[in-house]
Amino acid sequence: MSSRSDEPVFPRHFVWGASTAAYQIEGAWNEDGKGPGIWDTFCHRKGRIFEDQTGDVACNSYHLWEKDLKCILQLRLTHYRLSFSWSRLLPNGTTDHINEKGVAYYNRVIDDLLANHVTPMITLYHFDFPQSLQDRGGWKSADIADIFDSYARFCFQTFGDRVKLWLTINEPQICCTMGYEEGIFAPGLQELGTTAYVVGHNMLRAHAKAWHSYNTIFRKQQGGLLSLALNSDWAEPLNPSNPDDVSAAKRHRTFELGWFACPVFSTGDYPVAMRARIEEISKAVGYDGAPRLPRFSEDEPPVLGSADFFALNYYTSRKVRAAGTSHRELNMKTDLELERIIDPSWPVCGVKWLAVVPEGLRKLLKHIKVEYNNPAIYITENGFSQIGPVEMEDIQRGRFYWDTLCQVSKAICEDGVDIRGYFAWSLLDNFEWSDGFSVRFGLFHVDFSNEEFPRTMYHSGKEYAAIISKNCQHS
Ligand code: PNW
Repeated sequence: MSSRSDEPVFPRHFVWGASTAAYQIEGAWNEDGKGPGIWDTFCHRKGRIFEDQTGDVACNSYHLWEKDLKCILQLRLTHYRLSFSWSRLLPNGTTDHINEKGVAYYNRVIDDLLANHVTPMITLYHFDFPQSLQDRGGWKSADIADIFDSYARFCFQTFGDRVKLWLTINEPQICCTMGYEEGIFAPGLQELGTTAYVVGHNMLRAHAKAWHSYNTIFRKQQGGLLSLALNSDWAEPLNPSNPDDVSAAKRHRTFELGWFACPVFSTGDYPVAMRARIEEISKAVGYDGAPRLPRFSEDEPPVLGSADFFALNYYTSRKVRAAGTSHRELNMKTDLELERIIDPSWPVCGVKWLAVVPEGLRKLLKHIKVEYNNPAIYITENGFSQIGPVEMEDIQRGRFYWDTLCQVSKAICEDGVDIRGYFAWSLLDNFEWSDGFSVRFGLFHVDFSNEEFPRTMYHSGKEYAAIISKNCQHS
């Protein structure tokens, strides 16, 4: 395979997808036996979300699945990534009680996709944790790993005859930091210094247990693949000739991607530099409690090797500068001691954290190839938002998909990265967490003011469809 000039080229079986998540699109938050989740609770409290909006109805996809399917077919996607609402399937979070209507809904979605030659990729947990488990300590409590494992087994057992691509947990790094340290995401906790590491640890234990269950009980018969979706920005030093900036950028990579990727794909433990750094800062602050970064037990299924591919969510890049703190507080910011800067040459459009840097994706992909032993990679999320008045002719977002996919193609053809597929975030405009409906990531516009919730393809959706039709070689 060779690339001619600037034309992107993709391998024959390259996967073309789009992604969504249950809480962001389904609505029907308390219908047909669904149990409450932490995002229901969080959004129902005042002052948490843009204009106190909620995902109670969202895109109403629970009732309007046919409309979503039409969008998927219009784009000619080969794959669709969606998540299960854990508490729609298991209202209390445990397999003691199964909600058959929830099972029926996802069966229908999966069957309709397959009938239309679209392959589903399922995320078991995308931020919407069952409230009744949260009330018992949630991810902070060690026994959550077994509870998650039984939920996962239930899903493999129920849907695994048809679902061959699984993701256990979406973006553990975002969950831990935004949900437990910064409190911007549900459950909205601000427990500084240790909780995020404990939560991340239990997520890794839960993931590894589920992978081993799949591997020993289901793989032979079902033949699917399983991983977890890791988010990472691309980080480089602000001043590459300043060694402090160089190590700050390394630290950023270690704490964001390395935190979860190193145990699973590299050593079976957290990065050495992460452990050392946390110990150093703990000492400097005068902390003498239990180690803040937990240790993996030899009596549990190993995390090393507990993934069949590398699932990457990429949105943006940062320049990183070393920034000293006074070492008085015990929190992740102190552990990191850095400042994240958006290069003035990078366009920032839509949501304010998202600087558009397609070449950062190529660099990150190459980094993953080198650092994590050349894994097969699926880009499970990537996208670009709009805010303010709706722009159906979103030329800039259309160009974004071309630019990004050119970088992906170069990563494949020139850097030899083993990239198997690309999923745009998102199929539809949807409930963008703390930003509510003010931030739109869809390839399709959704008119939330019309009770039919009509979906209309943006110009960017047409551009993505054009890239797919030009490059997709599936029969
Ligand atoms: C991801 N940040 O989350 C999620 O997987 C999606 O559900 C979400 O809609 C998408 O990215 C777009 O935001 C993120 O603040 C949420 O840096 C926040 C951030 C990054 C990713």
